[in-house]
Amino acid sequence: SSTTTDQQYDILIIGAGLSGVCALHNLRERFPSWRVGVIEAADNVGGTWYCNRYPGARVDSESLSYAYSWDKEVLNEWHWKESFAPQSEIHRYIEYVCNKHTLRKDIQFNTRIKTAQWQNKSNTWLFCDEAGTFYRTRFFISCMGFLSTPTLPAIPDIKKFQGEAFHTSRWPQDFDLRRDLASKRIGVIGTGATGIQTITAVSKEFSIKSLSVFQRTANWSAPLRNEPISLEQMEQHRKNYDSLFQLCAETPGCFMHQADPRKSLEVSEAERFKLWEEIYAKPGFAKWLGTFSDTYTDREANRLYSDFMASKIRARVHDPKVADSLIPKNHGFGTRRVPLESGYFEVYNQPNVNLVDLQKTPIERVTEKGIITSDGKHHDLDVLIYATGFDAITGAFSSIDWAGKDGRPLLGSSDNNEGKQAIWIDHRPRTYLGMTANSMPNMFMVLGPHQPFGNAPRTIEHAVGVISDLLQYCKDNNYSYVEPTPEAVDAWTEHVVECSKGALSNEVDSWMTGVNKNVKGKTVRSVARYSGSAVEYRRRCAQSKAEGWKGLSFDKLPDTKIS
Ligand code: NA7
Repeated sequence: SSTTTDQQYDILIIGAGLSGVCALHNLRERFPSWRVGVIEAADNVGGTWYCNRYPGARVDSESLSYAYSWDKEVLNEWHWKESFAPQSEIHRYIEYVCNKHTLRKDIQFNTRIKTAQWQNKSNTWLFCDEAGTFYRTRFFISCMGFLSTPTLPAIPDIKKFQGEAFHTSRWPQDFDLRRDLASKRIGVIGTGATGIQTITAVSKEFSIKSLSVFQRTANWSAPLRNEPISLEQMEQHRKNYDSLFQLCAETPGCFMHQADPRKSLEVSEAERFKLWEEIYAKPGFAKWLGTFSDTYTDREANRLYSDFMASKIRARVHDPKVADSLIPKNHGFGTRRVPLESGYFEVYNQPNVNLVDLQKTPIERVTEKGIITSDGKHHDLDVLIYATGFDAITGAFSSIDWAGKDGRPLLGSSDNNEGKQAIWIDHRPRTYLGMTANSMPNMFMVLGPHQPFGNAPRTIEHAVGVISDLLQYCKDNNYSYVEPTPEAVDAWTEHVVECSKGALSNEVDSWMTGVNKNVKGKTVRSVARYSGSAVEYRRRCAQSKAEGWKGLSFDKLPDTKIS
């Protein structure tokens, strides 16, 4: 139970990454008489862009599009130095915004929430952190991130390793890359977006002795084409921010790239190659999102484009056997999130780099001094880097013990919890508009399940705007209780599933389809994100609002005024 010393809030935000910072700024401005606060587990702002300090960490969306559009002053002052900013630059940007608006004073750092209980009588949430401090709030907003809970590989004996070992998103603070990687034998497990950036940077920027890459699934990847941005160029770019954000608002994933409306087989082979070569030469996600419109729904179209991409890999890797290992066999180009690279494939031409194809020789176990693969080979290592990804989307929720309405847990299987059925059974989220869930009154999610992820700041700003409007509605009507109706949750969840049909990405295991074999119970694919377009998503949110927040039910307490 709570004590009289509970910290009291009207709105409590959990997480101070791009989402939490955006939410704090918006809600503090809009509801000046409300107590708005943020709880953050780390010791600084930035979330993903603070935690992921591994070498080579960099954004794959254009830096110019990766900022808050509401902060005109900062847009005017900020100079993006590279077209695809490194982690340090994005983190500096977030700090700059926080300092400018004195946001830090409302953020409590080094605090990890462990439990959350819905309090029926008072229509409030009661949170408790690891240290036992309670926080009571009327509304709360999850800004916990969808790729914030790292997972280590489920391989035997990983604790035995005696050298330095860490996950890319838990890079040690005191690790000096030049000093601590010099002359070392490095191992990297994982070849997702993170692995590809880490591997490239480690092998090219530091004087390591050797690098062994442990690849379970080959990943498609294509050139990022990062460029410096000069002062003069930045001045030009500043004049175009409005049209740039407008362009992002019109594309399915809020990126700056739009598919070619033609179908792959509608055009001649020569025309096909012409477009493919053009987009391959362009920066950013152009080669993922700017291709023919049927590439990710039509098997043959996808095969042709994948063949084109495979030829690019072959041309860059000297050893044909290594090239073959690097070309994905079981999923087509773009059916997983495409990592962008800066010289990744050439890494394997270096004499000190060794690709260990785990399809041929799986890892048997970790030893004190390295890794043994099934062919009996011992790979000697001094440093072992886990680029093994995250318990995505639901992971941040799993690390809190929830008691929603009637004490129902948020996550779990259907048959435990003292007869109380979990709200999201078997890691399968059920939401309304990806922002609310039934039996979780007064909870709102930014970048939650069933939202279109895409270009994060763009999606975040929209979600925060919707939640802010909804809170305004509660305030204006003195509602202290809001929950989606079961019908609305059913219909939305069904719509999300419906939208995903026909997408080839749905037939592939990835964090986007809710699969992570390192997490118990995450072995079956689910639809965890909204794959209808962001445009359609925004339309549906606006429609709910226009119809008096259709899909949500509201209530008030007899004696409480919430404004
Ligand atoms: P990802 O994309 O989930 O990649 C994780 C990688 O780690 C992937 O190559 C996995 O292989 C590999 N992995 C995971 N577990 C193991 C084990 N047990 N053995 C060997 N290899 C393993 O995570 P990232 O951090 O790279 O990127 C996440 C997102 O962050 C990215 O999409 C961007 O949006 C930013 P698998 O493919 O599962 O066989």
